[in-house]
Amino acid sequence: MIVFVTGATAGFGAAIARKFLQEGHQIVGAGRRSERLSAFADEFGRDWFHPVPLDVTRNEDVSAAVHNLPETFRAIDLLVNNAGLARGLEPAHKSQIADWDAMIDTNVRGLTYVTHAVLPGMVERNRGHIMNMGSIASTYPYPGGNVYGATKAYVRQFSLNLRADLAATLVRVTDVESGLVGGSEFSVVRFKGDAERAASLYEGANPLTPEDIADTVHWIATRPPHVNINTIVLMPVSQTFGPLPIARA
Ligand code: NDP
Ligand code: 8X3
Repeated sequence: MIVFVTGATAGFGAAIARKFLQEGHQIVGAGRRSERLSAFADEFGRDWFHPVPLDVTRNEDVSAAVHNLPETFRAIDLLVNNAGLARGLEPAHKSQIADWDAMIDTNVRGLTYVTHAVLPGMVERNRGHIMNMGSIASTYPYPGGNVYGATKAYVRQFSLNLRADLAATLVRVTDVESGLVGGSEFSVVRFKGDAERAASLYEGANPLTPEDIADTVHWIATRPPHVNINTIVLMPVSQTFGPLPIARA
């Protein structure tokens, strides 16, 4: 398989790239931190890992990156639209517009641009799978989740709508929605570099790991070709549901 992973420089994306490489697949790894991509290429060899330094929010760059792939990496079998971020956990009325822009630009526009560039080739080959990194935040609102959760709701509906458009093809689409996952840079990015605050979120919680996500992505991708997992939701056992809060006078 040729697997295109966005956000391969950290967290889920790096774990997904590693898992598929270990299973004998070729990876196109994208992300902005090119030195981390080069390290992957050095470790696995450039026949197996093709580094694509890329900011997914820049549509022209996305289009050029996909269309200029070397022949041996061009026929993408699996696109993992993983690049994404949360910025801030303030209530909406105290949020910064730049944070909202960053989430919309990356989680919505970036994911859409990469899909738009990759999908026609999959349809032409009548083969392929798009796996989008959604979140439980798309379904379950929480204080401070405002725009982040909304971007992931877009990911869910976009994924389902793609399925509708691809009805006459063998191209598959899955929305992967996970809950609390430790061991990535997600919370450090959300809390703008405050590593202590980020670490406290996972303390004693036994969260999911990026490797759990990589296993799940691999499992979904290796179902028989007639099986489409539309949506998958996974949480650590420690994370469940609570009563809806009521503000009393
Ligand atoms: P990380 O912060 O560890 O990794 C995010 C990745 O996205 C990095 O490789 C980063 O690379 C890349 N990225 C961010 N912005 C851009 C951009 N503009 N262009 C290209 N790449 C970009 O987070 P996670 O691994 O935890 O998160 C991965 C995905 O999973 C995200 O979509 C996130 O919303 C989702 N998710 C995370 C959960 C969690 O609890 N961790 C739970 C549910 C969903 P670089 O900075 O080098 O560009
Ligand atoms: C990340 C999970 O609960 O922090 O998508 O929004 S959560």
